[in-house]
Amino acid sequence: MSVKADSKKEKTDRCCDGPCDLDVAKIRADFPILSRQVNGKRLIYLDSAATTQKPESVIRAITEYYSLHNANVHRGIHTLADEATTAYENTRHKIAAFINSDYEEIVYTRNATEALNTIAFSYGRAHLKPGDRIVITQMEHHANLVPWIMLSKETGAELAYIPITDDGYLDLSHIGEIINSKTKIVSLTHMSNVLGTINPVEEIAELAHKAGAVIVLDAAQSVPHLAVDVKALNIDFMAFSAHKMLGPTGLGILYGRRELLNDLQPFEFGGEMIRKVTFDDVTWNDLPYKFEAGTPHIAGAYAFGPAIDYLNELGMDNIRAHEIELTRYTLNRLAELDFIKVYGPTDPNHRGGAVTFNDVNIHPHDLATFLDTQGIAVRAGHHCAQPLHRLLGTVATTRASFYMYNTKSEVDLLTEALKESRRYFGYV
Ligand code: C6P
Repeated sequence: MSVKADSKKEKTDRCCDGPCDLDVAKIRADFPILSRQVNGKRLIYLDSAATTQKPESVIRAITEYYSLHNANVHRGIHTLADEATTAYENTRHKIAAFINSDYEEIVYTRNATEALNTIAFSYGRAHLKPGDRIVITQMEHHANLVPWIMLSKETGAELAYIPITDDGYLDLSHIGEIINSKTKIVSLTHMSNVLGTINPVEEIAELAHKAGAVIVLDAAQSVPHLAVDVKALNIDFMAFSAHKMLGPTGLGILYGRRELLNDLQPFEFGGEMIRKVTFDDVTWNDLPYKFEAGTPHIAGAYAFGPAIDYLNELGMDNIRAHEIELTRYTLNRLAELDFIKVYGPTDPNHRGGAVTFNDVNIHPHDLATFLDTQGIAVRAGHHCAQPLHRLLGTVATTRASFYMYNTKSEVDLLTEALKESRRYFGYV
């Protein structure tokens, strides 16, 4: 596989005119689903923030695992068990290198949601008391909101919010009062799945640490789209999902600083996470296994390896450059449509490729249904961020979200379809 652009090739082979170094036509050929028809039209997949499509190498790996290596991990003595265990752990090494962490700091979970719940109910439950404070932001996905609401009710710790500005950034004007000496946990999204905003994590991590708090990063939308280095960001915990970065569903990652994970009680109990069990007591296994109770998603980890290889081959900086260019183009095209209101920052350098908008007349569900008839897959609804939508003054929005396989011509088709929807619903 070679998916980087050939520098000698015509620029027209590429999707963007920016500094992007990807051969998008070649990339698209690696994703079988992108050549299928939907409702008689070529599929235009603009829902990668919900889940990304999978390249051939990942799809092949799933079959390969079950055809050749299927066995349980860390339990068997036989060859298949050894092969499955080696592959499962190799992927863990790849994940660790991908985010610049140590191998023991990578815990497999079911998804980002489970990783965030584990942090809340392992770390949070053990460290919070009445009067303490948890700080989150007003732009959180429910996965980084509901666990903290529940934990705050359970422990008596108060929940405080970093507000957002009208243009979709975090409002840091009172941050010194919000992250105060009572604060024990600060948890925020790196990239909003609704506004696209990329938040200033290093700055907030510094404030959190000064206050004596730990910082948790919901990186479900950032790790797939830009280079994330946990040491450079100086964060304590992080959560993300394999399915949003070319990998299979059912596999998530919890990153935690080794000292913190060592200190933590597991959240789930059962096989594999123990060292010794008597009829009366138990001691925990080493990191990271003490957090991995029961048989894990072995096929998922097996196939996540090629997904990471694919991202590394492209280069995260190239992916980011491509998405900045595509987002810039989309914002410009949507700005031509006076019936479309776009939410979130207008500077593509400060946001990711999830572009959320509303038609002033057409309900997002009707709009998404119409777009589907044109073969265009977008998401409509509250995107698991109801409080944020209430702040935006709407119950639902439409969202187009991109990945390395999307092109400007797809954005053009979206723009034309939005115009067509006005005719279809009788507004012109
Ligand atoms: N957002 C979206 O369409 P899971 O479902 O556990 O893999 O990821 C949860 C999650 C956590 N944080 C953020 C910022 C997210 O965007 C998501 C998932 C999808 O926006 C599905 S709701």
